[in-house]
Amino acid sequence: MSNFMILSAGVARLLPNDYVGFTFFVGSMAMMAASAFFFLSLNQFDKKWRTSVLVSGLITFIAAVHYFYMRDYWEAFQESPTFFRYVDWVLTVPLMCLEFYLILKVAGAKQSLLWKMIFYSIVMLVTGYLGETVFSDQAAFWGFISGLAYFAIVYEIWLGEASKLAKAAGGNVLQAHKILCWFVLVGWAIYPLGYMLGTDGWYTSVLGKGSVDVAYNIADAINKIGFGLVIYTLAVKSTTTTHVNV
Ligand SMILES: *C/C=C(C)/C=C/C=C(C)/C=C/C1=C(C)CCCC1(C)C
Repeated sequence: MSNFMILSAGVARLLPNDYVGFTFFVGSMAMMAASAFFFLSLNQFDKKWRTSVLVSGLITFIAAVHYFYMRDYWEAFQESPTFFRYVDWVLTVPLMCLEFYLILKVAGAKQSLLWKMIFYSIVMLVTGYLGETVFSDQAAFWGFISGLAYFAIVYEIWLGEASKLAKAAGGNVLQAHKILCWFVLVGWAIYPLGYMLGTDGWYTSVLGKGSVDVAYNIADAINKIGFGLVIYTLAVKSTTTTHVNV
């Protein structure tokens, strides 16, 4: 009974001016559609590319499930679903690190590179979570620590070991790596912006306050689906299709 009331109130409230709820709704549909697209395309690729495209689909699928939860949470409480948000990220960001590793394996990427990047991303997310929840009165400090870990990832892929491997791989892999690097530098930078809109710190007097969820939802759509499409394109280009028409 009470569940039904929450649900009906939520649905009724979603429509007119709830742009946050709207981006959760569109986000969940976009993530579902992208997952179907990646999963259904799997068969057309050479074996060695299937894992990468499968991971693309897993990233958007995990996000889709979290978006369904987050949408309901928002509708019920009109409050940021910060916990689900970070659970989603803690699962999907390491998978995005895995994508870098998988495409660079042709050039001999070692597992230590993967673990290093996963370590940075966990530090980035745990400190960001603390800044948004437990220690929200020191949000700027925790955001700064998180930002350092973010730059460690940026450094690794743009200038560090990962970039050297990409150069060694050359061709389609190098090209895909470069585009992914831009996603991380520009697309991922939307997240700290959203964080600053949603928390109080020295930046609040400059930026003002805004909807952290709209920023995160837009960033997720761009980055998760965009990342997947880069990998998909790489797989298409690198698969030697020998179609036999019967
Ligand atoms: C699919 C989800 C992705 C790609 C999430 C990425 C999240 C970030 C790059 C978050 C970064 C943050 C900072 C750099 C500082 C402030 C706290 C965070 C966690 C929002």
